[in-house]
Amino acid sequence: MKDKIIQILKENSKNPVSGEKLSEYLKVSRTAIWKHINQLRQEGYEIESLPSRGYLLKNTPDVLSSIEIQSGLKTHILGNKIIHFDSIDSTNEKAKEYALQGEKEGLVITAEEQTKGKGRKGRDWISSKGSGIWMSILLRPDIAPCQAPKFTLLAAVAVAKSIQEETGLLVHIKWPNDIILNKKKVCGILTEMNAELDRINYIVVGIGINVNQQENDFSEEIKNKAISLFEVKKSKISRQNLTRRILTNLEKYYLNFVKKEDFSSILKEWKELSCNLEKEVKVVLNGKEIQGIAKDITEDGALLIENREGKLIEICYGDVSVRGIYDYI
Ligand code: BTX
Repeated sequence: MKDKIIQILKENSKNPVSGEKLSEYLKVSRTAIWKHINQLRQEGYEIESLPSRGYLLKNTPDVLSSIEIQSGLKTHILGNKIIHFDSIDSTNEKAKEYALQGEKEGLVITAEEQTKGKGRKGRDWISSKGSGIWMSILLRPDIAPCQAPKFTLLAAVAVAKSIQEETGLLVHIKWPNDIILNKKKVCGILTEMNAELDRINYIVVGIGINVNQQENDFSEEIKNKAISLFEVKKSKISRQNLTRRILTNLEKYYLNFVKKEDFSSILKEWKELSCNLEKEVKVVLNGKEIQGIAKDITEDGALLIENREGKLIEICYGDVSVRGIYDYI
C-alpha cells in the first residue's frame, strides 16, 4: 500500500493528490491513507499537506526499498523482484528461505539494518541502520557446483568496479572476498550455495558495503579494520545509485560468465584490481601458517602462493584467511 501511494505521488510530482482521490483509487478509507502517509513521513519521505489540495511529495529518503531501487533500474534479471526490510537478522538467510520456496533467480533482498549479519565461518558482519548496503541476490546458474567459487570473484569485480564508477574512489580486492579502501575493509562478500552432486540449486551472493558511516560509528572491535566510502570521499553517497549500479554490473558479468562461459576476462579484471598479487602474504591453513608470495589466481579462483622454498601451493577458496605481513592487507 505504501509503495502504491509513493508511486502515485511520484507520478504527480507537480500536482498535489487529495486524500479522497487516493482513497478512491486504492479502495481504502481516508483514515488509512492518512496513517500510511504518516508512516512514510517517519521513514523519511517529505510529504507536504496542502490544505484543501492534497499531498505533494517533496523529497525521498535514501532507502533501499523496491520502489526506489527499481525506478531507473535497467537490468533484465537482477532486481526484477526486490524485498526490502527495515530490520532483519540476515539478508542471506532470508534469500535462502525464499530460494527454498522456489523464488526465481534475480530476487534481491535489501535491509536498512541486519541484527545478525554473517561473515564467513560464523563470523559477524556489523550492519548498522541506514548507513550501508546490506543485500543478497539469488542466482540459479545452470553450471557445475565446482564452478561456484568463481561467483565470489565475479561479484568482487562487479562491486569494486561499481564503487569506482560511482564514487571515483580507488578500491582493491583482497583474496577472496574483501574490497579494500585505504588498506581497510569497505566491503565483504559472502557467497552461499545449495547444490546436488552435478547441479546447483541456488547461489546467494551477499554483499555488505560500508557507505555512509562516520569514523566513530564503527564499534571498538572493528574500527581498526573497517572503513566507509563516506570517510574517504568526505561527502554522502547515494546508496540507491550504488545499489542500482552494482545490480547492473553484476548482471553484465554474470550473463557473460553463464551464457558465454567467459571467465577469463573477469579473471583478468580481478587480477588488475588485486592488492595481494606479487605481495608477501601469510596464510593460516588448518592452524598452520604458510608465508610466501601471492603469485596468481587459478581459473578456479584458487590462490597460488610461492613459499620460501620456491614451491607453489594452491589455496582453495574458503580454507584460509590472508593477512599481509606488514599491515592489514
Ligand atoms: P569475513 O568473514 O571475511 O569478515 C568478517 C570480519 O570482518 C568480522 O570478523 C570482523 O572482523 C570484520 N567486520 C565485521 N563487520 C564489518 C564491517 N561492517 N566492515 C568491515 N569489517 C567488518 C565477509 O566475511 C563477508 C560479509 C558479508 C556481509 C553481507 S551483508 C549482506 C549479506 N547478509 C549477511 O548476513 N551477510 C552478507
